[in-house]
Amino acid sequence: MSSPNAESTAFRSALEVIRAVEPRVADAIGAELTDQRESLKLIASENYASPATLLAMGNWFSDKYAEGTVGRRFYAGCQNVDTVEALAAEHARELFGASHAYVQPHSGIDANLVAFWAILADRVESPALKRAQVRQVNDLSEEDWFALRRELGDQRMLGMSLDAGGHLTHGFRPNISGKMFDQRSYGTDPATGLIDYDRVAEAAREFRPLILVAGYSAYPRKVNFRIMREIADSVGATFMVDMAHFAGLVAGKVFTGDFDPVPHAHIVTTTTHKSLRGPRGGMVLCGPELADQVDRGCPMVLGGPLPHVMAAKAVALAEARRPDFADYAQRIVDNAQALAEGLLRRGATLVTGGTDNHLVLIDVSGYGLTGRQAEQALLDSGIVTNRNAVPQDPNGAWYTSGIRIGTPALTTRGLGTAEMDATAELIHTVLSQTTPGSNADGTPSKAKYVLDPALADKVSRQATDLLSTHPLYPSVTLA
Ligand code: DSN
Repeated sequence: MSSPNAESTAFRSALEVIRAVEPRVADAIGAELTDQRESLKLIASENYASPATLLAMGNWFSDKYAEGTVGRRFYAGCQNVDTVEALAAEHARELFGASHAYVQPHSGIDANLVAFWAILADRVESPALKRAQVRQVNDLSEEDWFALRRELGDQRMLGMSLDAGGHLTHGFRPNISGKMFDQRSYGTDPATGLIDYDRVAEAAREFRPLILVAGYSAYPRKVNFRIMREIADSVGATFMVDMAHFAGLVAGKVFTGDFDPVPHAHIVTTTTHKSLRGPRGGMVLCGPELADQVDRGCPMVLGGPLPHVMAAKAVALAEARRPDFADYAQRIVDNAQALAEGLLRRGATLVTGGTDNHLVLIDVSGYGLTGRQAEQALLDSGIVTNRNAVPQDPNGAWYTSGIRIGTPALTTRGLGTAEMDATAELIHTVLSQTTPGSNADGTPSKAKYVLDPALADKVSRQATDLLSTHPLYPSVTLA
């Protein structure tokens, strides 16, 4: 462990150097720390990376191009990049028990694109695609490009529907995956809110997808990956899991056996900054059959790798291999369950009635609100969440009927189950005291709301008090 003094000195010095060039950037960085310190951050996909992880990103690696892979680069002078990329991949393999790890993706979307192209290249007999493997896509002749699109155009993907908690990158239209694949989705049982594996199997039998995708960004339960793999095998599909949200729970061995995707999936993608608590970025894990195609991610679908971020991934993955990370991962789930119980006790409606991961999905129609109204009212009260669709949401993806909350960030700060109950009280107070507003012409609005500003201020102060006993980055003082 470095000394708290060293961490403070490092960040202070960095800001001093930045301030000498553009003081407004230094001020904004300092203000961001203040805002993060003062808000009750319940965004399920956010966290607080360690000082070591943050500092690993601000250095000379940022200046280096390194297209290609370890030991096989399109640029000279990549020996130090090789060192950090190999270290990050080794930590990832050891942490997750995977035979291959590719740590270059810049985000979860990028990781999924790498996986999709690897599967297509492995599974689809496409002369044009084979040619694309050995050249830059930009170099494809127009004829090859049209051939490629024809040959790939009718490939099928089966993933979880958006309103059941699936992700845009699993074949939905606003993302390129929805244009690359003919997509169908599986939902959840309307009575329980849970995945009905028999229905997934039925959909797979009817649709015969090339890829079966599991993984979610707003499903508050475990997924049985052994059963999903059996379904994929029964129709000859490649089984892909996007574990972006729950990678920290896999790393911390909270999700094991049937609930650990790595032994069951052909290919696993993730982000590194959510429950895994690393830098912003993505990663792909796979077996030897797909490793070669995955390693072609850059330049096939990725821009040049970010060596400074790979260095930070290596640091964060090393942290996740320490025994205390397992304790952290278990506390994330304990806290989410305490939050869910606190909300249920106060009368909230939760999708699936609770949680067994890091997130809780409140159906705020029980409070007579849309997700948009609830999100803003909570924000006015110092509580940062995000609105999210619930299954069969009558308000669609923009206004929604849900609020998604997650515990990875507050757990990093050290808040425990008692504070989660206090947090449930604050959320319930705001939501039960907020009423829907009207448009200028008197019609009901899905965005406007009425909340007494005095109550919002009071809750905001209570949220600050709750956080004051668990300071964020206590070792870092900037003044
Ligand atoms: N934006 C991430 C989330 O909030 O879940 C996923 O893309």
